[in-house]
Amino acid sequence: MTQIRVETNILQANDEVARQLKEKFRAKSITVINLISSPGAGKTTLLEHSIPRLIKKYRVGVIEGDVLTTRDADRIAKLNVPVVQIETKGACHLDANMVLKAANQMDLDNLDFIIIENVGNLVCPATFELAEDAKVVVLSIAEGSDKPAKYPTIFTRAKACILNKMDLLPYSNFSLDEFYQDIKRINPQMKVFEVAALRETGLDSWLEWLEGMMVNGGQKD
Ligand SMILES: Nc1nc2c(ncn2[C@@H]2O[C@H](COP(=O)(O)OP(=O)(O)OP(=O)(O)O)[C@@H](O)[C@H]2O)c(=O)[nH]1
Ligand SMILES: [Mg+2]
Repeated sequence: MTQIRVETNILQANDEVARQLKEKFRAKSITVINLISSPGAGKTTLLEHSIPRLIKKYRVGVIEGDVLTTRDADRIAKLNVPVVQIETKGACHLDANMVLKAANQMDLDNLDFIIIENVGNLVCPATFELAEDAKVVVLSIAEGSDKPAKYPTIFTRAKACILNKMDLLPYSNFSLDEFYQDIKRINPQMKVFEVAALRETGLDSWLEWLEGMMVNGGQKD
């Protein structure tokens, strides 16, 4: 009982920081995306192949969450976009305070998008608001088509799902039928983009959707 109350208080405190941070992002007309997946589904690879296209039109910054190492931030820095690394030192998700600290290190007057790569985990990040405009869940073919049914919270809360590593479909027993039936039941409004990030297939529709998500139609005040 006590444990449940503590958890609720933590989430409420987090939501309040997230609410204030969202006001700050809104005032700067910055669209914020929270990218969530289990380890290795392809979040960083998706960013490596999406950002070079996105920065032809927009200014993009990245916040990289990892338990340890700056490896993902190093990969993103090669794209010549501003990137701030958060090492959670063991925590299995980012929280709004961590994002606030990271945002304070960024030039918010010169950004249209902030994309947050959350810590690789399909459970904990789902319940922590990070002042994002959309959670995007990445599921890879190798993980299996039963994941939306087994981990429904993130699939309920996400506005879009990247179904990644579509190139592996012929070599797996992933059932697109099962996947789409479960999504229809769990979150029929969620957009699904079938992608192979490494081969850059399926990226156009995903990037169009991202543009459509822009706050203030992408116009800076
Ligand atoms: N076959 C195939 N492999 C991919 C694809 N996208 C990513 N990978 C590979 O999947 C592995 C993990 O990719 P990452 O982008 O590092 O995954 P991640 O979700 O960022 O991982 P964490 O940050 O550790 O949670 C790498 O070896 C990628 O090359 C894809 O579309 N097809
Ligand atoms: Mg990564």
